[in-house]
Amino acid sequence: MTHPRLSRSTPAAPVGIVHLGPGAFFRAFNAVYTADAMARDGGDWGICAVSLRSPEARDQLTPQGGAYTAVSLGPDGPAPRVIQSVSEVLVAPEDPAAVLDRMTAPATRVVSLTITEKGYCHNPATGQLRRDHPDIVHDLAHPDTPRSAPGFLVEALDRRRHAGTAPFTVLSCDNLPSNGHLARGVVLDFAQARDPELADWIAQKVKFPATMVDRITPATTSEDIERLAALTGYHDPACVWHEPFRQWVIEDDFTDNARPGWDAGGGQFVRDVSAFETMKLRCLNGTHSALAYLGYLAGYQTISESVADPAFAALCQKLWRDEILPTVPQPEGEDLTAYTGALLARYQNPSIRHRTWQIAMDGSQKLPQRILGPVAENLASGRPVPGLALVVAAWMRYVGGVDEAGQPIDVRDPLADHLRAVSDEAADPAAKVAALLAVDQVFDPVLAGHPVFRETVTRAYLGLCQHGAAASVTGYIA
Ligand code: CS2
Repeated sequence: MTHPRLSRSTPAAPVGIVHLGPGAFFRAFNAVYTADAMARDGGDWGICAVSLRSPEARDQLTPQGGAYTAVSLGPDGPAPRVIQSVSEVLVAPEDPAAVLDRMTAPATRVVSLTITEKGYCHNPATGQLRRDHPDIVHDLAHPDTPRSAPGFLVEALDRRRHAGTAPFTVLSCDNLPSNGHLARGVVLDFAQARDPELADWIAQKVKFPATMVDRITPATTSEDIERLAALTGYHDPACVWHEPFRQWVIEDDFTDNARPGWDAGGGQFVRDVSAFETMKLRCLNGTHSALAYLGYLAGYQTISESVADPAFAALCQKLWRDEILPTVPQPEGEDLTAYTGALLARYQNPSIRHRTWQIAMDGSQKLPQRILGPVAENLASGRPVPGLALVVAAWMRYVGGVDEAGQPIDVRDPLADHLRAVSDEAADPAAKVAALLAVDQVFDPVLAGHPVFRETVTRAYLGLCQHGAAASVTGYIA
């Protein structure tokens, strides 16, 4: 049976936000909060969603006038809601000039980002812009036709500076610690390489508030699209399926205070986001990565399948108690024990099919803030790190590219080829660990040289090779 295509039912709001990265997370999160804000306050906060890579989002959204369905998967079954805050979708590689025009328009007051960790073109271990990154090299040579987020931001800011237009606020919404500071750092470094005066102007004028974002949103599958058609009677390839929970904590520091009332949807505007960020990155994303690598190796397809195994649920609880919470400050208004308890319940939601393989992607970009930060702090305080070291070892097994049954793993990571080669060239398991620890885009050399860390990771890696992930998890929780 064919279903009619979903279409917009209200006029598109004038654009006030350019958003880079129009994927599932943006549609389940930023665009929903903005729809809530405009429903309460009105306002010209329509979103121009920009893909820096593929035309997929445009091909899905534009025939629907930017409207799409966000389906919340709660205990009472799926609750679909049509979201209409996206006014326009652009594909940067097809027309970079149109993107720059939108970013330069005075009506654009916020440029927000969900470009994933690798979109910042930084060295994950140090947070510095990689000037040797191919997109950065390109964008420094061709400022008018950028490819990278830093390239677009700096060119658009430069045009605004020359036109005498106030700068937009740059709002990073990626899972990185101090994401505002990190975004500012790569933008300033890029601007410095172009023109020190421009860098000074940005340093003085442009705001980069930090945010903590949270809503579990798996990639949409073709089954999701069919299920939605059966549920609502229309075809919507742009739909997203997400958990009911959402939390957005935003540093309240915007140019001219120009921002939507995201508090309408429960967003929290605060003075300092850092404790919330650390809590979420380490408690949620840290155990997500633990479940992704160990769960994948143990044969679990999804997060809910893995935590249905009591040993994997206990793995999360022990990691939180012994190795993660001791490194997490108390954010105002949060009860950390309740927070981790609620996390486990969120992971157990059987309606959310969040693949371990999806979360395992881009581990080289994720490990430093999720796992290695807490490792370093524990070691500095003399606390052992057997669980976090097991996660690092599982990541090493995973990027080796062969699973426990001898089958290939489809490793997706900007460093995948390099990591695979490093692992393959080493003669034996201990040598593989040593060689991977020497990859300085992932491991800070001081941490990589720490004898307790080296020893614990090596032991965990040997255990994984000999006994497998399931037995290693059982051994850890015993
Ligand atoms: C996940 C996150 O894919 C991943 O790495 O850990 O996308 C996670 O689902 C979100 O941060 C939840 O807010």
